[in-house]
Amino acid sequence: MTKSKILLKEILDEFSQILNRITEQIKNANNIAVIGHVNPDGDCVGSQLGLVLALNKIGKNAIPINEGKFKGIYKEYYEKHFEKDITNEYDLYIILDVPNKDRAGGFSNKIDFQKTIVIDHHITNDNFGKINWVSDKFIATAEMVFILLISMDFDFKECEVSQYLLNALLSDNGFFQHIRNDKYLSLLVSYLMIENGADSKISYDLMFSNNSIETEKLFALALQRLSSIYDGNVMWTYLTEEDKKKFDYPNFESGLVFREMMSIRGVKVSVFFKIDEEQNKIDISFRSTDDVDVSQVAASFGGGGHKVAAGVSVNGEFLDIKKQVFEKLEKILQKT
Ligand SMILES: [Mn+2]
Repeated sequence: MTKSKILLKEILDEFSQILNRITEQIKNANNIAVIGHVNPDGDCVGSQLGLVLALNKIGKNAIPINEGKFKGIYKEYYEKHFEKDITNEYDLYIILDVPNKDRAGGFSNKIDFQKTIVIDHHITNDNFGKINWVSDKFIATAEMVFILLISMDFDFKECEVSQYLLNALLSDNGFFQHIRNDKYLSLLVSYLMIENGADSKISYDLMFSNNSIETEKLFALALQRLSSIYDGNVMWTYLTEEDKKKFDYPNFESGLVFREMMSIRGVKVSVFFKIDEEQNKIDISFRSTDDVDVSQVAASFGGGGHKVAAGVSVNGEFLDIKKQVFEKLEKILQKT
């Protein structure tokens, strides 16, 4: 047996009980709703569509349901496949990448929770399903969906299932930047997806070769305004609603700007302000290196997120808010 086959067998053995229970439920169901979280990300929508395609291929009537809002490439390429509400009764509800009932969306009261399977890699998951497969061994829910399909002997040939799942996996593992020694399964699973027909170049182009000229112009503007404080430990910049109107691009994504800011030598924290003067509103997003916890800063303004990626929306005057943010950051940096 090759090393990859041995590792795969180890995973299938480790999770055999839960995988059998899930497979049993799928076998006995005909109409299946596949649900994801509100404001879906790449892992969510890719896992949903990958699983739906696979279930359809084995003769089930599976429907992807997500309330939205869809943004960027997911709006462009994925949204059209989704229903936004639960309008039928289903034999089974498979809920992917959703840590608690509320995150499923406004329609969660229409879900029969006696008929639910929750599959998720967030360790904070409430285990709100009838059957719950929750494991933080995985960086993406898509990895778990793929393992489930392998355990069901799904035939990946001549379908887009492994491509959707690879797109999803790479979006959550940040094209391998989040691999850690306790989260190496992502490597194995992506290898297996590619072996089953997925192409990482397609995933890359979907994510990184999809910018419009308006995006690039706004991106350039944000970079031009880049400033550095605290000996280069903190980079920050901003865009206003006016800027977005001028370039006719209301849905500017901050990912591009963060990638550049975090690439600067010595940077520990990046801050991106989106200023809406008319509404007196400022969206603040943070990224940081592993040793700085920016979720604390976001939380102090009532926001939240992860240790290295967090955000908050506040009301107030920009100069005043900026001063408060920088004071909080200075305190956190002094501790590192
Ligand atoms: Mn995820």
